[in-house]
Amino acid sequence: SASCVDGGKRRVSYYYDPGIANVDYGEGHVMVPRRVAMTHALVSSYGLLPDMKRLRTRPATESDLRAFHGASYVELLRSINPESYRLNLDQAKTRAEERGVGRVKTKENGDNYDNPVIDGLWDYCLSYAGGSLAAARALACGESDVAINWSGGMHHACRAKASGFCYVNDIVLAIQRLLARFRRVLYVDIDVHHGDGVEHRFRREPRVMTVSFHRYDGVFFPTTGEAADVGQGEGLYHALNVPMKAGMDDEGYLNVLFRPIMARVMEVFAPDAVVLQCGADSLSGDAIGGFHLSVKGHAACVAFLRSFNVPLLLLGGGGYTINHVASCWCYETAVAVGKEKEIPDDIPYHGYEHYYKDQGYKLHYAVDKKNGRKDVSGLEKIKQDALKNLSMLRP
Ligand code: ZLV
Ligand code: CA
Ligand code: ZN
Repeated sequence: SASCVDGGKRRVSYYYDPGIANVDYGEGHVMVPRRVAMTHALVSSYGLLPDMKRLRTRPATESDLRAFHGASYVELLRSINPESYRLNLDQAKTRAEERGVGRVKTKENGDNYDNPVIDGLWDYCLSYAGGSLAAARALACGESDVAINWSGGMHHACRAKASGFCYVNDIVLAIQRLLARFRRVLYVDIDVHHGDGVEHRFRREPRVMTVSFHRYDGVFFPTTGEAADVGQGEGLYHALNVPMKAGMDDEGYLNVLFRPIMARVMEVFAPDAVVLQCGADSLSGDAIGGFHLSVKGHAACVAFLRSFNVPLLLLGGGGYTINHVASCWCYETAVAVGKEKEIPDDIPYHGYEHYYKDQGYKLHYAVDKKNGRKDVSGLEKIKQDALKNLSMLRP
């Protein structure tokens, strides 16, 4: 069975652009790209870099982005900066806000600063998109079994609109690249939010199956992703959604839902490549998520999909308690190279160690057990809904 082939080594590629340390969404914004620099510093000081091939790659190009994004949206991202936006040069304000960039007024919530006009926006987009494209190429050419880009995973961006802290959808670009080489691509999304942008792009595409596990209660962003949302036309039943209430813990998430559902997905869809968005906002103690996964629980999703020995692309995503995020993605890097049992729990000195005081300088921080899952009975129903949708996949 799948888990028998686990233990083995994999050829792993890894993308990291140090420029990410200087990307700033603004004071008070929950998205802190420096968490990727923290992850890298941890990965490096745990001695994991020699086990991977570093992807030294050019940034994406304007034409790379055009493979998914609209021309005038790409032009907007390329030309806008805080100064032109503030001075409203060339109607910069209106053009941006119509496309979700900058300060956007919404009916329900007043002003929305989710996707601010930031310094270095264009370079940031080209960097993280370039990383995911390079990672996809490493898998497509057969050079790697696993490829990692923790700065990617921006699953909400649309063809011509920014959404949920995401400007460019590197996941869509990477999957499109994988489709040139692989017949069927599976997308799995364990970010606490619904992977709406990726699902929407491929909703009619039978060669792509999208599966998102997320918090769903009618108000939690982006409010889509109910179980009845199953794809359209040729892609009917190639979208699968697993909506959950707040409070999910390892036991319910992994044993009741993730492993049984993903085992069936691997069986019926039989993908030739897997893309896993590893949003770390589903971890316990996240500033906005509301789930209660431990680092080991989150990483068990990575280990489970890795065990099928299908080319695997690992991407980042959300994650708003940045010490937890870095702990998680560092540990998942260790899982990718097969060294998770070898790295000590004590956080090594690496320049960011002071961020880990609240977790006692341990990689595996303590999860608050008593705030765990409340709706035990609801989970069986969620699983049955998912398995029923999956049973429709091959009539
Ligand atoms: O983790 O926001 O709820 C991948 C990802 O999935 C909203 N945004 C928007 C839509 C209208 N509302 C309210 C506007 C709020 C603007 C400021 C925050 C500020 C401080 C702390 C938290 C938030 C916030 N914003 C929390 N949730 C939101 C969501 C967007 C969530 C994106 C998740 C992205 C990277
Ligand atoms: Ca998700
Ligand atoms: Zn998220």
